[in-house]
Amino acid sequence: MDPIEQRRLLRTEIPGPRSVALQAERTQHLAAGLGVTLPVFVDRADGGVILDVDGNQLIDLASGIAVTSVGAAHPEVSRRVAEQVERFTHTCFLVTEYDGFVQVAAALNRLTPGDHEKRTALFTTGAEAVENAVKIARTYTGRPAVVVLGHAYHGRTNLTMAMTAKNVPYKQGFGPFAPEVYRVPSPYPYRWPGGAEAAAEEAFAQLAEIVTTQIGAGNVAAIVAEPIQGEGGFIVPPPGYLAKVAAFAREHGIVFVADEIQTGFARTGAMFACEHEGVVPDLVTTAKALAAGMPLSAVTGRAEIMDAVAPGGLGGTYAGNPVACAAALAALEVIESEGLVERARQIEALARPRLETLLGADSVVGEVRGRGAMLAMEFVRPGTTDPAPEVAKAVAAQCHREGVVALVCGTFGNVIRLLPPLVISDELLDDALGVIERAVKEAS
Ligand code: PLZ
Repeated sequence: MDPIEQRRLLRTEIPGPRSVALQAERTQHLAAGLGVTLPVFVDRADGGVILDVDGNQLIDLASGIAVTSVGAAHPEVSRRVAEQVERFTHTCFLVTEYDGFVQVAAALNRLTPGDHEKRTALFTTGAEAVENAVKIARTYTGRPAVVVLGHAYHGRTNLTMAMTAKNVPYKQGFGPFAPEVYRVPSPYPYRWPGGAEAAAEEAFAQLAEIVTTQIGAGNVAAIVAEPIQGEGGFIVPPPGYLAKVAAFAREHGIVFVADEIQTGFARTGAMFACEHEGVVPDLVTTAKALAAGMPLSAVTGRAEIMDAVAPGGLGGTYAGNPVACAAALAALEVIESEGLVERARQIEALARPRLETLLGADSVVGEVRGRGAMLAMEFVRPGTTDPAPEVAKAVAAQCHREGVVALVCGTFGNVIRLLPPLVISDELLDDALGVIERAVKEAS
């Protein structure tokens, strides 16, 4: 197949007539609970472009929510997936083994932070990885409680819903939730009552107090945190916070779990976001960009913790599917050989200054934040920090009409996030940023 030309091209309104027709069919057949950001049906996708069924070429600033970092059809990934599909699609690793699973585990043991002895278990979805990290931490410590942060997102299964902070749409009506999940404040610098400078220390003090006085440190199996909070609003913790939490966990025999499902694999300008602060978690959960779109997730961590669960305690029919493992081995090679960690930093260097020109005392842009190719703008009523979700919605809608796939996030729905494939060209990124700039000015 010819590569898709890497430029934005609008042939019809967005969504076009074919997408509209398919959308009508979708509405007839699909459960209403499945949402959609942009009701456009895709024909092909690669690099920084999504080609829709009406022939429009959209700029991808979503990467399928931080998944297709190497592009949605990287030739090396496609080749290795096709090769694996011809050999076999499935055996169930719990029944008979295959080497791809072992090689992915070895790669994760090598790439994740810290040079201690590690082990990995593969699963299928991000939520499943988080659930298994908790299972492992509970077995290792013999303790029940799990501590999570405000604004956290960890998934949609029963335990991970309990761990996720935001009610609508993730939790409303779905309870009762799993017990023994406790929430401490997120050190959200932009919104910290005592100011950004005080956030690390004060938020940590609150965590320590809640753990020691309300839960009892001896009852806590794990503290689970995203090193940059994703769905919650691309919240970068203030410097020092994660290190303090990791040290506190160590001191109290608590397993510190970094949920790197959204931040992992070069996205933030480091292989893992924990590296920006020199933090070495006990366990790391990964998924998304790991296998370039094939469903694969992992828990990687200290050998003594990972090995606490007896044989048979971990698994799943599809866990570490061989096709997904082949994709992961290719994607990890591409991330390293194409220098995508460095590329994420270049994307930040191109995009951040452009977004920052939109800041100002009477601007709707309250803050520009993030790291690498995980950047966001938080919208507020000018002159205040009151969330302005209607502005984020209007900016996203305008971007969509102009052929740029932009995503909204944040507890208050007032954040526009940029998650381009790391292989996006400078020209495409530049074009997309121009669209965003005009959309923000119009929405102001
Ligand atoms: N942990 C940090 O970002 C998934 C959710 C999309 P799954 N984020 C995208 C949606 O609305 O369902 C995510 C994450 C972090 C865990 C998960 C869960 O990963 O693969 O979606 O289960």
